[in-house]
Amino acid sequence: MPSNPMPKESYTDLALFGGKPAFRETLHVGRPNVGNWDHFLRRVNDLWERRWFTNNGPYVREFEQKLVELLGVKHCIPVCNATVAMELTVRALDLRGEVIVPAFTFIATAHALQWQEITPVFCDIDRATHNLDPARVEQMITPRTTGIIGVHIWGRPCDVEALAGLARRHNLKLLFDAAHAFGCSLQGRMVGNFGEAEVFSFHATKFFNTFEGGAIATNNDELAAKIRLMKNFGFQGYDNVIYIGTNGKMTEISAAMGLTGLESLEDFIAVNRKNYYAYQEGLKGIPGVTLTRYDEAERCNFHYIILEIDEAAAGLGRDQLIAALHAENVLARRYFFPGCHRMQPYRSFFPHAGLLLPETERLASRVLNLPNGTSVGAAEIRTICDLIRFILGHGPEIRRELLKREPPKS
Ligand code: T4K
Repeated sequence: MPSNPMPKESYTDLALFGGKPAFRETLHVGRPNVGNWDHFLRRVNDLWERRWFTNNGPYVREFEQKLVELLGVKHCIPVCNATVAMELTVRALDLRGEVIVPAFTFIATAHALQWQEITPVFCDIDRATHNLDPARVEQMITPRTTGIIGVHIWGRPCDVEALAGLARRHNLKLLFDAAHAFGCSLQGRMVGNFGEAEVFSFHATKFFNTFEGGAIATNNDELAAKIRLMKNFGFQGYDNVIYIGTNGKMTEISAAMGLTGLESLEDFIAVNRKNYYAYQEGLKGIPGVTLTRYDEAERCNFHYIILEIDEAAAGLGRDQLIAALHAENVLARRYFFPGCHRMQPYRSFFPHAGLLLPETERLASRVLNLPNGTSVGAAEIRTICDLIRFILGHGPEIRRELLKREPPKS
């Protein structure tokens, strides 16, 4: 990705103030990681010849088998996306009433519940892990609670043990949104093996993708059988529908993409890991900037490059930094701003939910994601880090200029 030379000399050289952007093309959070093109084309050719495009075809079955082996789990059912996967799992587990979820997640986690008229009860997170805080979960349990959905944010597993203990004591179903955590482990056990079930996303922007796609991993045979029926309209055999269902099937071309991606999984991890440490090196010592850490003792996909910006120490707020980076064509993102509780319909349902979510609110105002994946390399990362250092190094001037642009308060 060609870039213009750094460093800029004066803050007025920043693109925000009319200077030349550091990058000629935009850098993204979520450019797809792709495997070998020839291998993918060979598979596309095969499925074209076979004229078998969907409905549990040979590539989907092969993909499923490979997922099961990789995760060491009994079942890993490929589906069309993680949102439908979550809806299916919630339904198959017969959840109702209220289900406890973090608000610091992608909106799909909450929508999968509300879509089925189950109330997502937003629970606060732990400041250090960004995941559900089990102590707070316990406080949110009511007689209407039927389940807990933990989200392994950034691929860092939740406190599974504590959540499982809570679920057991209160007779609740525990499942995990593992959209970010494909290829990650907890105490040496692959994510996919925890709770009643875990749901992966294979969306284009994820560490590993099938264009769109997802999978439901479980060690529960009965649950797996039910989900298999439900993802295919409830069909058992040609003409026999025995259960309410939907269309959650993965297509053959998605499975072909998945099989091709699996061949390169270790390469994706190696690049992500190298990039993560390049960011760590480049950002070292910048006041007010903290890079979220990963546990090297576990398997980890290193997909997300997450910064927390402490405005008081950094000299600029997260949003001002993002504005400056966007102008330089670095499309940093605010996942997960502003938190599900501040989006509709939840904002109207629970206008004061934020009062119970201080850590969520704090984090949602501080976090930003930097360009990641195999489409960025050492040179881009160095420039991005230099830019961040430069921008924050000129915090007072930039802040002053930005304030001048704000419309006068009436
Ligand atoms: N749970 C969690 C915790 C999740 O994060 C997600 C999904 C889900 C559940 C639901 O999973 P799925 O049902 O989607 O399988 C994206 C994704 O659409 C979404 O899958 C993902 N989380 C979420 C975190 O991010 P946006 O709105 O940020 O996508 P978009 O279109 O702005 O794309 C992001 C960047 O990626 C763009 O700057 C360009 C780049 N991009 C994107 C696509 C689609 C590409 O370069 N190529 C592409 O094909 O939501």
